[in-house]
Amino acid sequence: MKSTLSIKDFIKYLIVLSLLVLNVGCKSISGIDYNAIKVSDIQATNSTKLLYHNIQSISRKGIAFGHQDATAYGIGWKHDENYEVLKSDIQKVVGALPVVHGYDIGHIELGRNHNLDTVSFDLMRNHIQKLYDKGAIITMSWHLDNPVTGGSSWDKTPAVPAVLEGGGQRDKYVLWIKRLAEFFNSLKDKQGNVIPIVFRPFHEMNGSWFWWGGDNVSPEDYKQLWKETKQLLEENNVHSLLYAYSPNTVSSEEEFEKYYPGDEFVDILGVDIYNHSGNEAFTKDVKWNLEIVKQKALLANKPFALTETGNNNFGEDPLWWTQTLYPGIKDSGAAWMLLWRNARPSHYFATYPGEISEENFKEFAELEEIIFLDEVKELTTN
Ligand code: BMA
Repeated sequence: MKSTLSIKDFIKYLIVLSLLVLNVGCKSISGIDYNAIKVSDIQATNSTKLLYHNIQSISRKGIAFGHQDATAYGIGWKHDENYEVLKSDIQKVVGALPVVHGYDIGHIELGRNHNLDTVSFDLMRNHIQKLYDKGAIITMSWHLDNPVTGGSSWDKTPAVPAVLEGGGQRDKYVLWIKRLAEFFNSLKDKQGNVIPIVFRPFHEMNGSWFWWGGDNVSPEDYKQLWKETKQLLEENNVHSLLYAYSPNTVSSEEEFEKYYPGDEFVDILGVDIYNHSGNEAFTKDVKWNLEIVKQKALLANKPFALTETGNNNFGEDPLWWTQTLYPGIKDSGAAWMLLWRNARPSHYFATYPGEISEENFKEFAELEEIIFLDEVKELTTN
């Protein structure tokens, strides 16, 4: 038996040694120093911190294109039981998938199999795994029911005090969060690690159309709801979330701040803007709302995004993408824009084959600044 090291063993030894040195320096093989990445959940997983890092990298290079329910359905089609193929209206038009995929988990709290828009949670889980593997960013909103009345998110009966600690519906809310947590923790990548998600709960709180917003809640109760929700999720072992705060179009910095729970409870800043008041006002709003968000994001060293948008005047304006949306987002520094869902011909927000702005969308997609999924792996750390 020889006692000296073979060349092969020596090389192995060198590799192990260099990996150890990298670890001692707290850096991963990819060179990321996870300890230096601070997110609002101090127990956040490394995948979550990597997502945060990648979002920041993307925002330095361009604006990622996002679409709600992109692979679940589109105009004239709905995903069936065969989960294997990823289709999307956007892919049909430009040949590439969006980078950011939005899903709504409304009704997960009720233990249902489908969300409020009939998307099955199994399909969601399956597609999220496939998309994440390709480098996609997953974001989730939550149109949860009114816990007091059992009505929808749009049931304005005040309900926030009832779910806060000590409130009459607290037990129900604790159960709802448990179900939400089970869903988040069931989203696993190929290696079995939990997939990180940008969670955007209680959005558009400055408007009065949801039970958690505007006239239906006090800013103090809203902030408390945010903090207690985050704490309950963490108590349920959810450490895969980046928390995104996104009011609807604001008319001042103060309005943006009004419900803000605090830098230590938020990771990503955002705003939702539609063209309800016409295209000219929209471009202006997008521009200066993103400027407001950017100033706050810069101070807090956080990324920001146009968390919801779309052309609300369905079927009008063939040049909407390059003439209305792009002048608003251009050079903004936003990490992404998320177009709302393509539900039906009278309720869609991105283009689709045969739609009036299809050709213009292709032009928009060609712009250097606009990023699709086939480009994202070059811009991020895997
Ligand atoms: C709204 C509309 C609704 C939908 C909800 C949640 O803005 O699109 O039809 O149920 O979002 O996705």
